[in-house]
Amino acid sequence: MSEETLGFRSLEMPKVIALRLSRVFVSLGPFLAERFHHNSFISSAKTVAAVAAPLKASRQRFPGSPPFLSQASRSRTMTCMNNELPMLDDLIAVLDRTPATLTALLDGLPEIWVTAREGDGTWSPFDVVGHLIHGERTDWIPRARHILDGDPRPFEAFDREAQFSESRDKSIGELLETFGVLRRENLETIRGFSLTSEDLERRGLHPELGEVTLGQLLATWVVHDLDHVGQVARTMAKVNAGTVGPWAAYLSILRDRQG
Ligand code: NI
Repeated sequence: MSEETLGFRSLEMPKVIALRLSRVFVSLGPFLAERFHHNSFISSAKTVAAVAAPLKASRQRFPGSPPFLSQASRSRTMTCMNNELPMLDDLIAVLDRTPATLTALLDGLPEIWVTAREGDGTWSPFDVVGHLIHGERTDWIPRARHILDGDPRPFEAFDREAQFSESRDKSIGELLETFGVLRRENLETIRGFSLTSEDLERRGLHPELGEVTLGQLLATWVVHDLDHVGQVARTMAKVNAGTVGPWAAYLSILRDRQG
């Protein structure tokens, strides 16, 4: 990955912060529409694009920096913490521990927690782990390869309900183990790509969202993990929604994302 990436260091702080924020939103913009699939909520990709457009314009005023920096580049930014950019190693650090996080949270728990749902049409923690497994098999790495191959065709559509058949007759322990194995293999694959900053700017065609970059795909992989970890915690919290009495007023997790 190129180290000739730190031209933004000379910018004064407010611009750097604005640039950093704009990158985060631009990176995530095309995928924000997709996040709502967890709750059977159909969002408008157009709305997301409208929000992202001015941010993208702001980014274009400061060209020259890729969305990710190498470890070596990062060490040169440490004197000014606020202008650090997300980098591949940072993303992998989160992706690497998601299986262990979910295993610690779910493995061996009584059924009531594992099969709980927030409401009709929402997913239990068991469903979520099955969905993450399907993503490891059919989404992140196949789409990364698709982009790196320069394939102009749209990505194959992601099946958002595959887990309902694929997880049938399996235990949560089996699913967590499978997720851990697949994630480890996929991170080895990503490391094996030896991605450059130019690679991260390469584009593919999402079947619903249109043009996206490899960097956006990888950033989305991380946010998608965290989104579902949050969903699992929220769903478990709601098992006790009716039993906390007046403390419900202090527990915002019980009001978030009604199912
Ligand atoms: Ni999802």
